[in-house]
Amino acid sequence: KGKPKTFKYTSRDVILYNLGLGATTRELQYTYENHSQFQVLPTFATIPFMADGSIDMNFEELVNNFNYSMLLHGEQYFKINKFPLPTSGELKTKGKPLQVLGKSSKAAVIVCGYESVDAKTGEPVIYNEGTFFVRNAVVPEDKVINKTNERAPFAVKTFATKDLGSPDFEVEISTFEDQAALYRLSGDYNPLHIDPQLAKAVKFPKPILHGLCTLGVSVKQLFEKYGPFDELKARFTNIVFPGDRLKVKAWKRNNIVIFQTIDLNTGNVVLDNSAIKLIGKSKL
Ligand code: HDC
Repeated sequence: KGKPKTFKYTSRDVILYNLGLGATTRELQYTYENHSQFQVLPTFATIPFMADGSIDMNFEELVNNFNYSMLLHGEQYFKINKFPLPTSGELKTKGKPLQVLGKSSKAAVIVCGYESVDAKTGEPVIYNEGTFFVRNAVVPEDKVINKTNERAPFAVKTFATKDLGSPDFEVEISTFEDQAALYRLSGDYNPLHIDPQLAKAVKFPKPILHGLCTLGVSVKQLFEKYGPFDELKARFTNIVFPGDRLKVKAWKRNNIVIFQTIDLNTGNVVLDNSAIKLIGKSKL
């Protein structure tokens, strides 16, 4: 605890991650290590901080009545310090709680910041902020943490879509039934995404897709449309089942692309209040 964790990755991890987001052999830049433009999709930035599914902070100590199975990913922010991310490397990550708040709806919200540095040079590579919504957890007054001033400004911005008019870009994509089974292998082994009994025990009809997988699948489309970006923020507003069809809607405003993802099987907005910040000359 508190000790930096090391995350070592190679082209194999990159290919596995890209496949987990639905990349195919029609996109050899994502699936073949000898391709001249072999690359990792930028949302790989969310992988090192989880380092083998272990959690850096003892969430049990941060809140009362913590149950890992009741945890849902609420929001995610990251910043990539130098684009693109290398296709292999070794990173060390240190995390700290930034907010631990009780919600009236009998839940706790935990926000942690994670700094990942190059294990050899110490150079900062990625910064993440993860927000976790823990149903049934309680935050007594002496455990409240609220370091709002330490949060990344882009992470706490609101990206509403209601006054933006029609989207500048829309695309539909299918997730696949075994997608969570494949995506798990990138490091988040949470049984909620594979174990039908556990899913039922926490009131879902069947296992749900990783929030970061829904995000990665959606943002792959935006990356291919608009080009490189260095900051991303998203809120997970509803669950997705592996196999569901998604629609991504995007509104470009200068170098910010605000987006939303809708699950076409349920009609629910599943990613909202979400945006990426483009870098350099954007494609459009
Ligand atoms: O929005 C609801 C929901 O179901 N969202 C989808 C969650 C989801 O599917 N996430 C992805 C899948 S889970 C996953 O991937 C787990 C992964 O394996 C975890 C890995 C962890 C690794 C650890 C690494 C270290 C829900 C349930 C989140 C909230 O819905 P409601 O209860 O209806 O909430 P509501 O009444 O609207 O609001 C109550 C207060 O909570 C705040 N809030 C709402 N949604 C939030 C959120 N905060 C953060 N994130 C969200 N998504 C509201 O603002 C409100 O706060 P306040 O009372 O202060 O206004």
